[in-house]
Amino acid sequence: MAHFQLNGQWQLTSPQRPDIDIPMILPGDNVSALLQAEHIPNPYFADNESKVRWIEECDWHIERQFDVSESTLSAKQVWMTLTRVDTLATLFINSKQVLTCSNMFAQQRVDINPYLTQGANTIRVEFARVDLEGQKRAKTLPFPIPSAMGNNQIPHMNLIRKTQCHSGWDWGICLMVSGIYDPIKIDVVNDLWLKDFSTEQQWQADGSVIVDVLVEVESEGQSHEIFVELDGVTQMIHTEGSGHYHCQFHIQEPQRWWPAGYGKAHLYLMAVRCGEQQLSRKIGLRQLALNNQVDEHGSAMEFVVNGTPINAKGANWIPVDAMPGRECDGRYRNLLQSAVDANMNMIRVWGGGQYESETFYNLCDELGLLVWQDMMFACSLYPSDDDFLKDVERELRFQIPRLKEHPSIALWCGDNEVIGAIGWYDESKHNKVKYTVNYDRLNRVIEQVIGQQDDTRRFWPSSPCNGELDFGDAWHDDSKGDMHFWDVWHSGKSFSAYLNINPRFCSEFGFQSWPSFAEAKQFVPEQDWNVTSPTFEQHQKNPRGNSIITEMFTRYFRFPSGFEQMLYLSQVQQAMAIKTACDHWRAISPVCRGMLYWQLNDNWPVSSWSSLEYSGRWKQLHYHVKRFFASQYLVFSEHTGKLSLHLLNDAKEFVNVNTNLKWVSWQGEVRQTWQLERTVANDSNTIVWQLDEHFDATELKSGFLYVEAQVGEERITNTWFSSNELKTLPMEKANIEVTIEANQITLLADKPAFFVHLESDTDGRFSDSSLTLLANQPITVEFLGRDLAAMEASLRVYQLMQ
Ligand code: BMA
Repeated sequence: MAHFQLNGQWQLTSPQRPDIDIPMILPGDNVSALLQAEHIPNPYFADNESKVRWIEECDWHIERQFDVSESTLSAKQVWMTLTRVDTLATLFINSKQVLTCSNMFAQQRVDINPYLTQGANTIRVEFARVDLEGQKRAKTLPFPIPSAMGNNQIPHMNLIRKTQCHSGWDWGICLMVSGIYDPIKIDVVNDLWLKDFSTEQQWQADGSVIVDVLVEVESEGQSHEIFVELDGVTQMIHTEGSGHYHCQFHIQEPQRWWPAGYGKAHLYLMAVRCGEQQLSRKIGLRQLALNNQVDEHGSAMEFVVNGTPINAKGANWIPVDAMPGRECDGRYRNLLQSAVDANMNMIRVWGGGQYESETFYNLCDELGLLVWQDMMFACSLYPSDDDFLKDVERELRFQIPRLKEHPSIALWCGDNEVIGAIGWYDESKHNKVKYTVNYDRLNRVIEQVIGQQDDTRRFWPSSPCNGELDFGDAWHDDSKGDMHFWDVWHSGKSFSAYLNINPRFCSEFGFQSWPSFAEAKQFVPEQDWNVTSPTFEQHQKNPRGNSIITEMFTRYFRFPSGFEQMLYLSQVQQAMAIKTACDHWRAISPVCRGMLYWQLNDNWPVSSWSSLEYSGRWKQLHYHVKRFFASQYLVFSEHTGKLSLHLLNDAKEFVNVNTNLKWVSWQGEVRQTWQLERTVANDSNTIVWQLDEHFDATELKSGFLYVEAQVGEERITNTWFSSNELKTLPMEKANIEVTIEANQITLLADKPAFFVHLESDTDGRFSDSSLTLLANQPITVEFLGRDLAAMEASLRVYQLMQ
């Protein structure tokens, strides 16, 4: 049995563009190839997006040669496996049609032996125009199925099983890429083919676990011996022909897999061997449940892992890059490492993107990031005719078995915002019953197909959703289910609106910022360094986005003086918005058991809700996230009616926290200090301090509160202002002395300084930033990057007061 792959260099041509005949690397996409060959300008730079839109109006063909040996040709079968073929593709070998693909999320497997000849062979894939196919399908629909035209720049993409944000989103460039984004695998089968294996866990009352293994083989009758290995124990299976073979391991004292912050994400290596064939995978042993019990607030939305309720903290994930050829292990690792470094334990794979690559889920397993997995439907309505349902079923019969092996996957969710979308479009708004039934037909098939393949995880119909068969307003009902709370951004309410809701689980809420100056310099030519320049506006996809950012400035801040200051302040503002929400929702813990803000990453350089820029650079928000998502956290809250300091401990263990709380004047004088020492229980929320009755509220305004504590290696800090209208507070501009020694940067201010932020033009973040400096109290932060000289040469230190 031999394997090979058909990756590497192919040749890209287009019937509409005879001048193009260029190399294209697979896995990869056509736009990356055109850029590489200098046929197009960089679509991410300036306003070049509009200059590359002709690409979507062409068909694209790719071709390469490969050699076939005599032994391959004489093999019984030569299986070709294709995944992530984007999208309307017809594949030929030696000019004979082998297969057609029309669903980017499904798998294709075909025996190509009949098409091969000894020696040189030609493989060719023809990608057809997706926009035309969308129009064609729309005409054959029994009734109109509206698509998300506020986001998409091309209609009817909801009728095609392709990453929905390829045609643009309210943070996304419209690049109608095509290509193949996974390796093309060839298995030459003679005797036995080890196809796949799956596992199931049966937990016993004594805490031990039985791991059931099912191995799938294809072979012609002869008997074979297969060896399955787990945790130093090997089992042997005898096979007689094709089928599924079973064996079992009993692990007496399993080392459990835990989400980050709750324990180690322990993984066991499992290997299945037969002759020289081997399949292996890391598995995690854990129990997981979703608790939706009715309680005094409504009903819970609480993930329970290994019997421990989890405070889910994280963000929403979109595809790494609008040019999928640029996805690589290093970028996945960098983004997901940044998520755990900011104390996240859950990521939501959002339904407008893609079922992610194995690299993504392997990293989530390794890093202890739970995954809320949407199915790939978002913001549009979708058909429910037989052909569409069959296509979706095919995709799920590939995706669910693949994904269910990952301990990180916590939940199967039917879609993103499709229940809500019934109320957005004219056709459906006025015919709700019909479109709700249409919705439910698809949603029911999704639920059934998932249930047949994995009964160990819960199916959640949609995000947001109030619960099964509940088509209520999950944008505003905070008593049950998961919530998308957009009143602050999309409806223009003030940040204090976050304080008026007590969600059980908020799976989306967000506030935009502009990119940092360092990031902007990468894609904005200097003459366009202005927030209303054509470049800047091209890189803002939410029509009211720049107005919302600017208008919000006027509510909270003194107006910034120039481009650079505007960019900086937009990131302060974003951090303040999301911190307001998360601080409140942590202070009401355990009522709220989850907060996933919109959104973690960007797929091109753009103004957006992300906390990580396209380059991976941390925005100010991400530094705040690290603080407000920490397992132990001190938060000021007035929800009990009295200004209180809450000590949160999400960990499984008791902790002892020694806290120093100060009331400090704007000039830096410490007016009062409280020393608070407490030991608090696991999973607890304890009020450790309350403001004295006799404290004069106006007097309090002559300064701010600052709290700090050390828990093990981690320093917890928080700053409280008497008003979030920071423009009204008599802050003063501080002189900040900056000393750099190797990678250590020491900041020393003569007065309190707020949102003190370090930025450099080079790669690498800082150990802390966007922080409060007290007067004459130096803080040393570390530069976590490689190029010290470049950092030093470009380091800028911002503070709120200009
Ligand atoms: C949410 C998401 C996305 C969108 C974001 C910002 O509803 O599901 O569709 O990008 O809002 O508008």
